[in-house]
Amino acid sequence: MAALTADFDENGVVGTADLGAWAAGFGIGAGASPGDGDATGEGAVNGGDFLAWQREYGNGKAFAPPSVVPEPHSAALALIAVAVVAGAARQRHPVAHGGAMGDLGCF
Ligand SMILES: [Ca+2]
Repeated sequence: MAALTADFDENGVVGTADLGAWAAGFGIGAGASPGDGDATGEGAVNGGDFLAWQREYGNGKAFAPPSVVPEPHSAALALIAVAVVAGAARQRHPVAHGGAMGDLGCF
């Protein structure tokens, strides 16, 4: 695993505590250390360090994700899409899909 440059508190995980360290150090123009929130190593704490934190957020020993489980958001979005398409198809042909007047066809 690559080194975590945004693990500012050096606990092995990039989390919200590291964002707090970055926020506390934000604006330091020179001489900043990783503990101040300098992920890029140029001595300043700025947006580039925040970007590094965003990229690494959740990485670390406590958050090692399984590699084959689909993302829950993707599965939920797929189910919502199927429900919307099914609802739209039902709206388009209200009579043709059953009911006492099903043999009248679509309007
Ligand atoms: Ca950390």
